[in-house]
Amino acid sequence: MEYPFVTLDFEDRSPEEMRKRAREFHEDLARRRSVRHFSPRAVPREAVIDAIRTAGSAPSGAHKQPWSFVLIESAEVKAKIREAAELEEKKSYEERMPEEWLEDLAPLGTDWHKPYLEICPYLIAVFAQPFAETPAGKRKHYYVQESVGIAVGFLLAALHRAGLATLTHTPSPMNFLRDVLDRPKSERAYMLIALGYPEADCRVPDLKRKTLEEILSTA
Ligand code: IYR
Repeated sequence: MEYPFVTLDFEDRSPEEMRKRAREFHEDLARRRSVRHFSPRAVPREAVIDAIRTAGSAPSGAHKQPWSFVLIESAEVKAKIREAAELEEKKSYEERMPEEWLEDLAPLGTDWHKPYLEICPYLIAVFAQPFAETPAGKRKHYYVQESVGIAVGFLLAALHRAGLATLTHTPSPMNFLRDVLDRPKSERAYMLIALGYPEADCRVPDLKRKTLEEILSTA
């Protein structure tokens, strides 16, 4: 089975326009910050759905699109997720994380309490599909971590561009998400994303990013 080939939809932009667009995109994305204090204020559902469409447009190994997204809006489900996440996080912070890890997190002021999981208007649970269940049996997917990581990058950028604050949350372990959300056994919880408007007086750590010189070399 082959895909039919069609002409590429590509815009040939002038160097000036290209530089302007690249700079504007950088300036916009560079203003994204991880937010841990959300407002319960409602956000337009369609904007979130479009951001998930964007995530679904990511490239993937052999175009297997090895991801699924669960948009969580029910207060009851959010409460269940908060409860299960805090149970794991409490164990992690108090027993599982080595001293060095806790030291590295201390400047960010995180702890096992995750009230935002209930406060924010939406959570998105992202699942990875290491293989497909087909009538003929299991069919392997490729570069699953990379593919889902790219899709999540698209998702965070799309939500930011729409004007929404986000937080990536990876409670560990997070197998409970599959059970709470009734996903098939073949899926693996990859990440939980909290999103919404930040709380009115939301403060974030004054982080410095590595300079271009620190992250870029040429060859
Ligand atoms: N999952 C925990 C711990 C945590 C780990 C890292 I690495 C972070 O950058 C932030 C938090 C939590 O969500 O608190």
